[in-house]
Amino acid sequence: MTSPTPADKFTFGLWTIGYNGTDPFGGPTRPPMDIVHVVTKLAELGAYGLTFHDDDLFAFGSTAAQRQSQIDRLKGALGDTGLKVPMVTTNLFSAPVFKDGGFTSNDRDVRRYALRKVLRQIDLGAELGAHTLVMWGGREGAEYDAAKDIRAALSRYREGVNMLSQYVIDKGYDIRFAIEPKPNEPRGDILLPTLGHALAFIETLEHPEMVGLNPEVGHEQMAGLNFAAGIAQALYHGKLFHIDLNGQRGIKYDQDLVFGHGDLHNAFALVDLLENGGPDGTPAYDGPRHFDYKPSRTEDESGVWDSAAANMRTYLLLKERAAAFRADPEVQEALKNARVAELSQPTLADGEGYAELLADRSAFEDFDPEPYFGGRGFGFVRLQQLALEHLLGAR
Ligand SMILES: [Mn+2]
Repeated sequence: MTSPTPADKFTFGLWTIGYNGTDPFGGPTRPPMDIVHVVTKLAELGAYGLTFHDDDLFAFGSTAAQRQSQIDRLKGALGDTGLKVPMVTTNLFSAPVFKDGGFTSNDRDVRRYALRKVLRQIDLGAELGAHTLVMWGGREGAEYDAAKDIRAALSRYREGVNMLSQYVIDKGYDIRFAIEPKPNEPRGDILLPTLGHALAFIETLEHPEMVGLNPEVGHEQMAGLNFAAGIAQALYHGKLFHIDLNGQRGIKYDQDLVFGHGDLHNAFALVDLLENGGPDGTPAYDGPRHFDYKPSRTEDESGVWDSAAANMRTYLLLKERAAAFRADPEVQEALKNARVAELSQPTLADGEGYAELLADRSAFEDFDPEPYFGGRGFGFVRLQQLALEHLLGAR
């Protein structure tokens, strides 16, 4: 059960295993990896698919011939291995031209260039069968308050997404957009910093139904937020279009560790939600389980593949532990005692409104809050300890 197969829908960004170890303090520690080699290795490891930014596959500034040659080599490798490309994304952050952003650069010529770059990547995504275009606007932001008119920037963001949506509709592509929030890094403050900000923004669009979220574990945790709780809200809004799994240890720089190598308890809660949080304990999400991590710069190539395998194995181990947690009669009893299911019962009875509630003496006049002091507790701590024991394999 802990050996991945394509049915598990594990996908990796080309930029993840392809990360050469560069950080702000040092250059690369690994040589570049060839696309055919990457696809072959991922297929061997049991992955379902590969995702990429345009510039991951063909360097920024490539000629049309160089670009086509890389696309053809990718297509050949996909054909040989059966690996899929369910998502693509556009790099609007690495090239110096995007130093003040793409969709929201103060420079209008840069904004027009950025939109053209995304249109080209949408065409390529459609050609490869991708159904999601992720938008991570890492450079869409600012360091200095007077330097960026945030309301104008959001208007330009909206203008860009509206135009891209219209393009997808007119072309008849089966593609949806997924916004990836992040609070900061590389910009001091990034627009749409959390999934809540992004959800509110989506509702201002011309085609909100075409736009959802691609939340990343580490990005929400960099803001001190509970990722599993955020995913639950994204599901509540029907906006979990894609997901980026990785690990992060607290509020600091974006670590992009292996999934589970950060907040393991929250990773357990997340997998439990994704796999068992749907109706009658079915999965709550059926899209790709996408890893957006970075193999540490201390690793050689074998460390890269070990870490890729570790992401998938950790996910499957957590899935196994979450299933055991749900099946445990003691857990079921603790859930009952905690009255978790009671929250699904509407607060008002069928047809009841404020008048009926006001007329119900048992709700207020005759309700006795006294026994709640020192009386029956909810037993949430016991429930959490049972989760921890399943997580540790102690039950
Ligand atoms: Mn990250």
